[in-house]
Amino acid sequence: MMLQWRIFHTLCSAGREAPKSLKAGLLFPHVLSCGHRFVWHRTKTSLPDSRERTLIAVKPDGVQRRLVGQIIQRFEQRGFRLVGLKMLQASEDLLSEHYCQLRSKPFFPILLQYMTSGPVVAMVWEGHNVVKTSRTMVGHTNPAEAQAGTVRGDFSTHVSRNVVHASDSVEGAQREIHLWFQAKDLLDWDSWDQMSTSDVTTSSAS
Ligand code: IDP
Ligand code: MG
Repeated sequence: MMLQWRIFHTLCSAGREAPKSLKAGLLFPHVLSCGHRFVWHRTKTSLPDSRERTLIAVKPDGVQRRLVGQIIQRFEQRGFRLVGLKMLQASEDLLSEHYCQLRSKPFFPILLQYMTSGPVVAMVWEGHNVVKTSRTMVGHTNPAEAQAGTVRGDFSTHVSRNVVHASDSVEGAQREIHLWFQAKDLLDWDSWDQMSTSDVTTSSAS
């Protein structure tokens, strides 16, 4: 590791651009190939639910009010990974399935009307405890009861226009993700800040 650092330092002080692989290896030692003489051993234990996923959807009022960017920013900033995203005009059939537990509610027809009134931005977010944490971030169903600082608490006033959807359980999230996305449209990827946000990592050099 010391040798890599010296080479990097020498190249930089000579005004030369260090090879990308060396830079990457210094910043992210685990990316160095195993054939390299200096291998950074990393024992990583991801928290069991660090791959938990949830469905978040910006509802038609959120899209119309151009809140998509701010909502995405909150989830990125919190440390979650975006693994799927699409904008669509949701059909009544999809929404009827999505909200199947609410079919008997008196507000069901106006809910369908609201949710089909314009495009929706559907997203899948991943990370440690994402289902529970995102429900907290989104806030109470009724914006009048939602805490300031939550999406609904900051951007809405009435239950019939509450800007965003978030799955309410891990099982519910799996069902909803399957409804809104095909498996091929979801990406498995590792974010570079993962070890600072959700992985339990111990490292040693040899
Ligand atoms: P949630 O979105 O917080 O999970 P749910 O009870 O699952 O809340 O209700 C789904 C959606 O149905 C709410 O987000 C809201 O848009 C709508 N909704 C719930 N209750 C009412 C109501 O009393 N009047 C009109 N719409 C409602
Ligand atoms: Mg719900």
